[in-house]
Amino acid sequence: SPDSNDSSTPELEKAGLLNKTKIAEGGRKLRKNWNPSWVVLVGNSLVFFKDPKSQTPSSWKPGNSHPESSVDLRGAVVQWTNDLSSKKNVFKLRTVTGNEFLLQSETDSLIREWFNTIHSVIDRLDRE
Ligand code: I3S
Repeated sequence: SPDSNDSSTPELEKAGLLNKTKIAEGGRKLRKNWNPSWVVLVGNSLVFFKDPKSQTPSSWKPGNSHPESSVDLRGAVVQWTNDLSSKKNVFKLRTVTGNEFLLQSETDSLIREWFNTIHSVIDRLDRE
């Protein structure tokens, strides 16, 4: 359709299930609470939804599922970390507002793809 690449309807770049915990809010450290999260990268934002597997089939419809939270990637930083968790395959995402998240997957290739994709979005925004 003519509108499919309209700049007002950003393309969905990636979606999938990752383990997530928020570790800081506005620079203030938070108690870790790991949970599976359905993560969607769309435009300049990373959007977090509840794990669709923990929902009833009827409650998992893109139209009626509201995000738990979303992160503006402009000015954000991603960094692999071995120090902030005993889990493997963990990277930290820090936003300009001082919110910090850890994202993790048991699958090496999957978490690497997420890191690389988010990193390239951040780089693209840095160059704008
Ligand atoms: O950095 P921490 O305190 O070792 O993180 C662990 C805690 O969040 C723990 O919860 P409790 O404080 O309720 O026990 C979690 O169960 C662990 O998963 C956290 O450590 P890892 O290494 O998994 O990020």
